[in-house]
This record gives sequence, structure tokens and C-alpha cells, in this order.
Amino acid sequence: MTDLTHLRDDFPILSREVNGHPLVYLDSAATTQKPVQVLDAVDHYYRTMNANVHRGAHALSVEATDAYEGARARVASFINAGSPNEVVFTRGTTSALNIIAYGYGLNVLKPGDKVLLTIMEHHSNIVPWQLIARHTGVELVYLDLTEDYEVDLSQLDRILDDAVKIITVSGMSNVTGTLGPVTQLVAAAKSVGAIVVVDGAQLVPHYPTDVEALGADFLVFSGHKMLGPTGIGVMWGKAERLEELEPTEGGGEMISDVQLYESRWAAVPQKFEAGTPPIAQAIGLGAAVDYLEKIGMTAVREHEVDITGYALERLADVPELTVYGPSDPSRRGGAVSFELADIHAHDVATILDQYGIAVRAGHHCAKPLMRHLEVAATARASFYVYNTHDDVDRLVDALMEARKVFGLDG
Ligand code: 7TS
Repeated sequence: MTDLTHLRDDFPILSREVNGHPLVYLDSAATTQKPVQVLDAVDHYYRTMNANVHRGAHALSVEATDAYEGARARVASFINAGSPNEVVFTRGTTSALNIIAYGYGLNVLKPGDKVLLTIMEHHSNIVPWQLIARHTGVELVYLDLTEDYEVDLSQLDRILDDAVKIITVSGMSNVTGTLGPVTQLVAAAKSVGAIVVVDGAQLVPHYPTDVEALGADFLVFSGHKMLGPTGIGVMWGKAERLEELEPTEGGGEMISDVQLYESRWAAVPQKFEAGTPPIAQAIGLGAAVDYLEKIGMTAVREHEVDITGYALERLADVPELTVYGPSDPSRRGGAVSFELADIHAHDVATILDQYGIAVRAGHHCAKPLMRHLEVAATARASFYVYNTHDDVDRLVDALMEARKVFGLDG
């Protein structure tokens, strides 16, 4: 077993109390906590080199540019990108998916074409495509989930044809922890000449990721779900795809020349980074990547399998608790959604909060998936490197107390 308990000291927030109890933070699928190494990197940037990037000839600007571009190189190496130029900094996963939908989808798709998705997608990988469908008249088609909460590939033969131009799939569900069948979908896409977009918001923070091996055309993810700051995310694209992609925001920094009536774009990745970028946030993400690499992503994943397995085992002891997701921890991620009897998830989360335990309750921005599960809302515990078996025990103890509060033991 991978014991990462020693890391907890790096996360100042974990030593605070909530409602008189030591905080148990089980909401990392929403956003992760930040280690001092990331906080220090952001602080150091603002204290010692704050300046705009790619502009001034002065020393601070050069240092800030080096730090910003250094972060890009670190992210590129973290996902084994062919070049740092394949890494575009965005505001996060949502903005990256919108750039792809508008910058690629809007230009490439024609009426009669199809975009293939799965019903487990986060709203940010559904709604942009619905907006594009309005503009282009394309059809959205969805793969369902099986009873074991896996993406149902048996439907693929029926659905897949030359009209499918884009396949877009989550690498890991933020609700059920289901792993997206990226390899199979990449092979399917090749057979009809479609491109593959992977929503890596939950995958990249938790799983060793190698874009060469993945074989997709685009991979997007958010810094704040992998120990980095908010306001920074990544759109990785194959070099030739980024060339095809049109910019969706115009402004400073993204041009090579501007005339009165037309302009020429800067080279990739600047073409997609109009305006002053999130400099401190990118530097913070670089520090987060360093931190994760020091642990090793294999160890991060091993820890997640271990703690998810332990959670599934312990939650099975809580009477009338239903877990929605695959049962084998080695075939899923660490977002564990559950329902306690017929108590509303918000009420469960509110009781847990009384014990200092932070979980998310609601539809998790995945309403089509909730409809498939036939629930309005779930409570969700999600884990990261700093969580321990003790956190799971505290969750289970509090759920047993919640049962009493709601009169379930009577
Ligand atoms: N895709 C997936 C699979 C996600 O889990 C999320 C955020 C997003 C996209 C959007 O990421 P953002 O950084 O642009 O907001 N998921 C969650 C969650 O599960 N709880 O809060 C946010």
C-alpha cells in the first residue's frame, strides 16, 4: 500500500477545524487543497518578479516570462506532450472545451454530421456541443452506461458511421468514478476519421497520463483539481489539430500582425492566449506538477485505488446506503457517490458538515447521468493524495450518526 500520510503536513488547511472537529476534506473532485509549495510559488512570483509576460525588455518581465513558459514546459513533460507548444493555457476545463467546440466544431461541422458523447459527461462537455449544434445543425448522439456503470460500447457499432466527426468523452466521471473507454473510442474514431476530445478534469489529477499513448486529439484539464490554483487549465492538442483550430478570442498577444480590416495570428500556443494570461496561476500549476511528480503519478493512482477500495468496503457496512459506481476500485476513480435511504443528499451533507466532513451534494453538473441513475441528487465523497483511511472511518461514523438523526435506527 502507498502511504502518503506524511504529505498532510504540506497542506495548511488540513489542520483547521470545522464545527469543532478537525476538517475531513472529501471534496477534491470539486477542487483540491493546495500544498505550501504551490502557495509559495505564487507568493514568490508576486513578491519578486511580478510583471507582464512576453512584453517588456526589462528584467522582471523576462523573469516572469521565463517562469510562465517554464510552467508550460513542466506541464508538457507531465503529460508527455511532443512539445510545450502543444500546451495551451486556458481558464480551466470548461473554457478549453468551449474553445474546441467553437474553434474546431464551428468550423468543421456541417448539417448531418454527428458528435458522439456519453451520458456520463459533465455539463461542460455537453452544453458547448449543444450550442454548436444550434449553429451547425449537427446531431448529438450519446453512449449509455451499462448496469455496472461502464460506458456501453456494445452500442458503438450501431451508432458509429462516417457522419461522426468528433467523439468527446470524460476520462473519469466526477459522479460514479467510471473510467472513460478512451483507447476503444480512439480506435473507433480512427475507423471513421473522427477526432477524439478527452475531458481529463478528473483523469489527469489522478492517473499517470501520456498523451502519446492516449492517442486522442485533444486533452483538457483544470489546475485547481490537481493541487494548483483556480483560473488556470490546459488544452493540449496534437500540433496539427492546433493548427486547424481557429482562435475564439481576439486581442493582444494572439496576433502576428493587425491591419485595419484583418489580422494574422501568432503561432500556437499564443494564438489561443489572447490578453494577459493567468501568470501567477500558471506558475502555481507548474509547482503543483512538480509536487505530483515528486510523489509519482503511479503512487498517486495506487493511493487512490487503495482509499477508494477501503471506502467502498466500509460504506457497504452502512445500512440502507446505495453507492452509484463500479465496485472494482482498480477499474474506477475516487469519486464515490451515494444515497442514504431516501434522505436528500443535501441533508446528509449538512449533517456530515456538523462533524467537520466536507462532501458535495447535488447533481454534480451531470444531470443526464443523474436521470440515468434515477436520482435527483447524490452525496459524493472524493479523495486525493492527502486523504487517509482515518478520513473514511470518520465519514462512516458520521453517516451512522446521521442515520440516528433521521430516525433510521428506530
Ligand atoms: N469535467 C469534469 C469531468 C469535471 O468533473 C469538471 C468539474 C469539469 C469538467 C469542469 O471543470 P472546471 O474546472 O472548468 O469547472 N467538476 C466539478 C465537480 O465534480 N464538482 O465541482 C466541479
